[in-house]
Amino acid sequence: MDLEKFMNDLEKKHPGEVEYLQAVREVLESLEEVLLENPQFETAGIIKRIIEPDRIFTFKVPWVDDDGNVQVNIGYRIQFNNAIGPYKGGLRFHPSVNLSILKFLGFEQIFKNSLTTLPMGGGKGGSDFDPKGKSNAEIMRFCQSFMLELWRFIGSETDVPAGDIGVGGREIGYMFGMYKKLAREHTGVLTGKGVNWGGSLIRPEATGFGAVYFAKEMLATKGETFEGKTVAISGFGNVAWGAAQKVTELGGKVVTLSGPDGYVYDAEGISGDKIEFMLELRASNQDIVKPFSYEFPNAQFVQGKHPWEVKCDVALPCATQNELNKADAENLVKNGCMCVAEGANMPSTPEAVEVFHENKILFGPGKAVNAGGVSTSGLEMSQNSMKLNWPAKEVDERLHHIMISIHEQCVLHGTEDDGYINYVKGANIAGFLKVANAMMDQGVI
Ligand code: NDP
Ligand code: 2IT
Repeated sequence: MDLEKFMNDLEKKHPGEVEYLQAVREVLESLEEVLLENPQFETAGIIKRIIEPDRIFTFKVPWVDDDGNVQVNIGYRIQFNNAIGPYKGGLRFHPSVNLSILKFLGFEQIFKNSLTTLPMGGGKGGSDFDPKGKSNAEIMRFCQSFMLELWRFIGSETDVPAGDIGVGGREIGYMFGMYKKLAREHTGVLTGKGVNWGGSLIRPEATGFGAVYFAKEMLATKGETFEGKTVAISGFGNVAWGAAQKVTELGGKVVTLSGPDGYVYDAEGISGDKIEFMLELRASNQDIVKPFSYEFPNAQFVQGKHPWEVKCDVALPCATQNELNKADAENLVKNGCMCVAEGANMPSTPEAVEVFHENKILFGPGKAVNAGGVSTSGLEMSQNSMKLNWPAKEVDERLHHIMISIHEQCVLHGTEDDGYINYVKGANIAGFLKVANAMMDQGVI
């Protein structure tokens, strides 16, 4: 397959969709050998079929703000691929949301969900709605209006959305309430639900916990552990919060958090009350981390910068896509960072990933590292189907096993001749093979 020609043609079809094209290129680069070894995939048009979503819904979301003004946002749901299970993936509410971003996330989700070992296809959705500064009542009215359209397309055996940036337990609650009213059914149509109404214990912590379980396996390949390690985390949302808890529990010291306004550096370590304070920052809908340094005066706030200039052993980017560039990667390597594990989706630019690979440091891509969130969503679906709730310990153990299994799949498919584990290649190949073989079995549809 001529990758450059393929990408040129794709760009002509989808001009300007930079994030989507970036994600497709990364996967295809990894699949070169697999495609040569498996000519049946070419014959069956697997690549041409897997890179296009099955369907995309876009819809208008009108709502009334607290001042009585009418606001209009755009809503999206992308059903990308359901070869191995119902479409599954989060909803993102952020002003930057557009088709390219949701297509990149939906595409990545296919392979991520395949890696989890659970039967879930890939999907994604969201809106350009900005939760920043909105009241609870406004968020409720927006979520209700969003669901008034979305409910026709989803279902517990069809397409099961969940949270992502800007969508947490509160938003899932408002959307679930509206779905239930419209469909007259109390089913597991969304995950990330409250534990009293069908949610799973550990789902809020799962993405961050899973990321650290995965990074623990990565470190173990070098005979290392989190004990005594200095860890830089970006973001201050759901994923960053869970990761900070688990790093601390495993004996590491988290020294940074970040938001769109800059980052906080706390040499004493961000643990206990400080981690709980992240929940307040998030719930304030203010979009800033600066108040952390008012609450904990020993912490330093650095305006307008990313935390990658800080000396650390492990870096966990947990904010958003393309937040860690080539210069950041060079800084991390120069400062002796041995492991970068992506809690967010595609936070490192392709040039940054190249720097990590050239320097042979441990680098875990989002689709493997942050798969614990959707895995636990899958476990929530299992519990909903059985009408049973597992205790926290059981969910956590299953999550831990899944992360170990994803790591094993990456090692199996990503180990290079010199022993270096290319986790990008490993995750892409392992995730792809399961879906591609399922598509082969099911014919051209
Ligand atoms: P949250 O909304 O809880 O937090 C998102 C964090 O990223 C916030 O700190 C947010 O700040 C920051 N952020 C968002 N957009 C930007 C931007 N353009 N520039 C700088 N900072 C930004 O989301 P999550 O923690 O759930 O998600 C974080 C990442 O993890 C995303 O990449 C998401 O796709 C990924 N992920 C999430 C999973 C989940 O289960 N929640 C599962 C797997 C991956 P602010 O909102 O104030 O801009
Ligand atoms: O990117 C992701 O994997 C998520 N936002 C979680 C998706 C899910 O369905 O739990």
